[in-house]
Amino acid sequence: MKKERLFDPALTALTVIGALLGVIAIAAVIVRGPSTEAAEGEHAAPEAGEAARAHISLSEWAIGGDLELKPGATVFELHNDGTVAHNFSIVGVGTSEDVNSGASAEFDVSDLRAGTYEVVCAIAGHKEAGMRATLTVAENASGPTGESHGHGGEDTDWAALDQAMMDSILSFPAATEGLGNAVLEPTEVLADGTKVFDLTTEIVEWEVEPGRFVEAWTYNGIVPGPMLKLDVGDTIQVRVQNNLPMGTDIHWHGVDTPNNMDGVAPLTQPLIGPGETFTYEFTVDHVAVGMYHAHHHGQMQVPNGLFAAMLIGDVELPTGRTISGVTIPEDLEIAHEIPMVLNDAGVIGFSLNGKSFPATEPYAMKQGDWFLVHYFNEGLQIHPMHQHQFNGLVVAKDGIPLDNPYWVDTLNIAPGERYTVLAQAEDPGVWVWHCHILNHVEREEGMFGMVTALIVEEA
Ligand SMILES: [Cu+2]
Repeated sequence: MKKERLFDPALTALTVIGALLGVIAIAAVIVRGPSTEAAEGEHAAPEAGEAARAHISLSEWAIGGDLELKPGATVFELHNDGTVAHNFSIVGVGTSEDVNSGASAEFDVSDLRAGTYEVVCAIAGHKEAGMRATLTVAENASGPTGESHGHGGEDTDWAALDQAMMDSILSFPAATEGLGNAVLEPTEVLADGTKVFDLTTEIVEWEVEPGRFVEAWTYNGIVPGPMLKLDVGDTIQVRVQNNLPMGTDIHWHGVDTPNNMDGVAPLTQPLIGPGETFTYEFTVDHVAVGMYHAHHHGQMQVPNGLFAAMLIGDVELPTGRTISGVTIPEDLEIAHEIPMVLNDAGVIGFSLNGKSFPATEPYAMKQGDWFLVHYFNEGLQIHPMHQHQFNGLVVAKDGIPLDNPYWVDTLNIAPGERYTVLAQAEDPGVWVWHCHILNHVEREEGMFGMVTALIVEEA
């Protein structure tokens, strides 16, 4: 079996892609019809004794809407624009019922007093993921804006929504500073062959999408962190310098290690405090499609950027086999090996390899190229990843080769899971590739988040 696995620097040839995009019209690939949601009621200033009505939008992971209100009786009209249940809690005042995805609910506060309140989603982990905001209640506040959520009202500017979507799609691919997944080279190789790697944890400015910089928590300043590519049998030392404002540790997810290298402070090691160092050392004795990430306060540190891919050896591919009528060539050559790390929370938010569309990396290929994708879900939610046109053969789950590989066009990937998928770019064109939870890829301002494209050049 002849296999060549390369991370192709040509993938970043943005000029070529830009030229291609100029001649290939991109269809508006995901078209949402008008919402069936009814128009909301009127929002005239409340009469004396009548409760004010404020609109609040809940989603992953944000609380938006009317957050500057006047004191007095207030009915919060909650709408869940997200994909999982959320609630609305005014700290020190009360918490609404849980609101399911797509549903609405009312939360009545009979006496909202002047002051500044923290508002959060009280479902475990959701506040830490970003669902926190400030509610200001003051006599001179603007009060409810009267803007309801959802579309269908008389005032909806449909043409503007059309234009926003067209503009956002045509701005792909957009250049941003910083690129994750760079292969980490050993700092030194010891006399006994041990490969020594250095990782520094630090908070850096990271451009998630054009012009939007966030305070990312990183390994060596990039998101995802540098990729560890190892051979089976390698002994490694990873020296960690912690420059974060809090403690951390590293768990080697999907990789066998001695217990004291598992990275779970304080059970298997001391917490690596700010300014401190810790050295991990172990031998990798099996093929793995793994990832490394913080374990300590993982709900915050991981979505904020402390995650990276880790590939050990090569997953066995079903060359020469016929699966559902399709034969995989004996002499299969992998032209592109693509790590795709999914995230949906923290400061990074909905992203592929630390970037949100249109800053996601396009994949330039020649018609007929085979490509191998490793999906890694480092987020807090599931993501059904859908590749237009080209079916993919799922060849490994969590790095374990499947006895019975299977073809898919959509593959659901849960937090912590890794899937390895083999596919062939059989047809020329621009073929989008995205999460199929539609609000992970589109918003009123247009396309964003977990979308990229294959750009296949005619052979
Ligand atoms: Cu998704």
